[in-house]
Amino acid sequence: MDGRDWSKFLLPYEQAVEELKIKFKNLRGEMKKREEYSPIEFVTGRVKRISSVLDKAQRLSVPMDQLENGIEDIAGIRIMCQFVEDIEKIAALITKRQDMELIYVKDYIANQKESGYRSYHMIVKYPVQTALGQKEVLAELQIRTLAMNFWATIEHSLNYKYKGSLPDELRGRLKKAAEAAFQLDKEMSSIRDEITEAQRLFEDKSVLVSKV
Ligand code: 0O2
Repeated sequence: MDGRDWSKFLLPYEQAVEELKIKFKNLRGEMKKREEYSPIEFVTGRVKRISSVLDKAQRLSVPMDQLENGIEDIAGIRIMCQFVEDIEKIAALITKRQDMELIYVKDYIANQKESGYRSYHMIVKYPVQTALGQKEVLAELQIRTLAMNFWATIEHSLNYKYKGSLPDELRGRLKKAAEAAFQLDKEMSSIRDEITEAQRLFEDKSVLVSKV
């Protein structure tokens, strides 16, 4: 494939990411209005760069004509939430949706990665309507708490800096930080009711002020 074909290859993934971002942001807004609390704090998304797709294909020995099925995270969505309990609520909502089909789950919360990484991944099949007709693409939905996201973002940039070979000392400190993030999630869960009540009061007050 030449350069032009690569950008065409990514088109349905770009469309999927744009659509899924809007859908999950809308879900957040709707739940805030209906229930005064949304398990979704914020949503981001990205399409994997072609160079990363090719690197991953090489690492996993995926043949070039099998990229669409073999690389499951070309389209990636991240859903951040405040509490660990929110993750299962979001997962249940996703499982019930009619506009995407759950293929499988990678639960790195129950099974933390060796690095210390925690997150709940759902691989879904999502149909996009293109100029050439419907095309189903795979997308990876990563659902994580703010603490998990903080840790993963920092570890990801350090890994990038050290090209995947972190010095042992740093690796150890990251593991300790992962444990601290885990404890933070636990602590926040234990005072969850207090926090959500405070946020509700705070938001009600902001609405009153903005109406004056
Ligand atoms: P980017 O920049 O986020 O796109 P593998 O890639 O071999 O670890 P697998 O089975 O291919 O695992 O996919 P998996 O486990 O679903 O992981 C894919 C994505 O999860 C990664 O994408 C990261 O976003 C995230 N992830 C997985 N493990 C770690 C980790 O140890 N640390 C951090 N920070 N993130 C992780 P990419 O392709 O790495 O990069």
